Amino acid sequence: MSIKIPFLSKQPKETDSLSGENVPNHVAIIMDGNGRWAQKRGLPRFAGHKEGVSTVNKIVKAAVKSNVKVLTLYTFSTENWKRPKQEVEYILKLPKEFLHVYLPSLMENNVRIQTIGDFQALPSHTQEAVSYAIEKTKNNDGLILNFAINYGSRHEILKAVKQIATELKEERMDIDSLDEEIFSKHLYTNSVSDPDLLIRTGGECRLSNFMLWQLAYTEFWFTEKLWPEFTEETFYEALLAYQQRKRRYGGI
Ligand code: 6TC
Repeated sequence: MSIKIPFLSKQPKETDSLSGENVPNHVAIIMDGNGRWAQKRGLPRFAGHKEGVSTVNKIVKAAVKSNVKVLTLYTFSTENWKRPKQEVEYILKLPKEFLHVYLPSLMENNVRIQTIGDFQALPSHTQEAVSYAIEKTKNNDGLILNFAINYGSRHEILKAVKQIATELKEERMDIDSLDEEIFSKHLYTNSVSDPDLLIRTGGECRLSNFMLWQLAYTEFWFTEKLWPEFTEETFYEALLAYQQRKRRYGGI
């Protein structure tokens, strides 16, 4: 099976076609550039976040269509809290609005919502909306839509180390049995496989404390496009780039 992408310039070269095979199982995206997108247009920053949320919906649909199994979405959290109070308050109203508008279509598309990170840090009205969506979609067995909420990778690793140290001290674990697989089970991501493809928008080429353990063998794809400029087409472009790479998982 081969999906033609009509928007790629040099068609119909066979290598410009997205294959139905070798689609990345798990795609993770660092969504960056809402603020700059708004500034460029002389709009207030909140307009960028609003546009960013509508882009999330488009990309979720594209992920469903292309048969991706897990989509993890990340925007760095610590930064958010250093923003003007008004902007933070606006951002924290968006999840509820997003779910109100899009939960019916997420249900129709058999999408299951999950989170990684510490969503207890959110105000209770946001927490409730998130918990409701997780509960409502828990029996869907299509795309897993995994939101990183107040997530930091070093914190996640430290938390795992502390849990393991406690299990050792209480003799619930034997130190010789501790391996990569058991360590992974103590991370937030314990129910999903490691990402196959990481996309970052907005032109920066760094991880910003995202999934340091899980990205060990992941393919990276960076774009200058700001998140609100990221389209279904850009998403397929990244999938195609992934399909043209040869993965070695640390081997030769
Ligand atoms: C793209 C779009 C990038 C706000 C919008 C940034 C809380 C996210 C509960 C989801 C609303 C994505 C992202 C920071 C879909 C998204 C943000 C954050 C932005 C959050 C969620 C939505 C967002 C953010 C943290 C189940 C809907 C604007 C908020 C909190 C996490 C799901 N900026 N923007 N600081 N959030 O990351 O980590 O629940 S809706």
